[in-house]
Amino acid sequence: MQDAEQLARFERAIAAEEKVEPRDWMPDKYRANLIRQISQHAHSEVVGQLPEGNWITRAPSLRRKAILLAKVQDEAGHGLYLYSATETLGVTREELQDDLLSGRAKYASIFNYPTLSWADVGAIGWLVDGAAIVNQISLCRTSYGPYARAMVRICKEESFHQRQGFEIMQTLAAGSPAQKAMAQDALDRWWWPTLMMFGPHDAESAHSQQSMQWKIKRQSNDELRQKFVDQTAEQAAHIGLVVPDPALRWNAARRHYDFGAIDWAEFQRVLGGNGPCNRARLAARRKAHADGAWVREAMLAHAAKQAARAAA
Ligand code: BYC
Repeated sequence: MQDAEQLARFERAIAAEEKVEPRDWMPDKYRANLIRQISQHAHSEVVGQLPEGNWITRAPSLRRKAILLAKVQDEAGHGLYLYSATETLGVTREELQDDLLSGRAKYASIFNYPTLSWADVGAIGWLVDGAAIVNQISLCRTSYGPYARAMVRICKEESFHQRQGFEIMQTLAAGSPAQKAMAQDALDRWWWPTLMMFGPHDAESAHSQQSMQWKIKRQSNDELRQKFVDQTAEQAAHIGLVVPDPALRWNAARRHYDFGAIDWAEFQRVLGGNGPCNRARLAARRKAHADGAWVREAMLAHAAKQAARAAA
């Protein structure tokens, strides 16, 4: 009975666009769904440092290296805000780390693809961060307060990331024939995996209906994917690159771009752990965690000493 009243109050608050805060009553399923989505998002930010981090030592100029370093550090920061937001829901950082390192947790499929050339750093900023912004602008209005607030700051930083990637692509596309070919090759390889970032079609999306009802998600996977295609198709044309999709064309009746079919078998393969870099990504995270053990031990020892001193 009390639960029914609490649920009714919760649903009224959601309908009134009030934010849910950590100490508020919430349905168990709301809490579990948020822990799932926010922790996957946090893991994505952390694993997402790896493909670009691969190019820090080989950035073509000091300016490009400084920008890339700052960007990769931003991704680490996003991971930290998002782990903190997840912890407000009653899980510990250790549990979350464990889920990632054991391979139980998902993270964005896109980060299981390799970065083969410098243009891939441009393509990630332009396409992957571009897709992330489209999704995350919408999440700034998510119903859970700590997640919504983290998104506001993250979106500001993602906007800088998207612009730096676009500027790299624009420069390469206007460069020598070899540079333009490198930019086109990067677009060819990153385009379709980027479209998969938005998740399965709405009809196949397991969590969408409940997440939309509780305003965890504000726009559907397909709506956001369409928005991304509409803006990016025009950007590609502007810098003289060709989107690798013969079906891409403006549909005046729909006032949107039509685009071709996504290879969902490839998406499932990558989610199942068999993408080009899944094993390397997890191995890198496990090594980083093991290499950092002494830092965690030193911090715990320091905290224990301080607590003992304060108690004395
Ligand atoms: N990759 O019911 P659905 C970044 C899973 S990082 C892997 O539609 P939902 C950046 C999904 O989790 C940006 N898995 O799920 C960092 C679910 O599996 P489970 C990352 C995916 O949650 C560094 C199942 O498929 N952004 O920007 O309603 C450098 C069914 O899907 C994917 C976020 O995480 C995928 N692409 O909708 C540069 C945004 N898609 O849990 C850039 C926050 C789906 O049932 N997340 N799955 O085992 C979201 O907005 C939503 O979780 C999604 C999926 C739209 C991704």
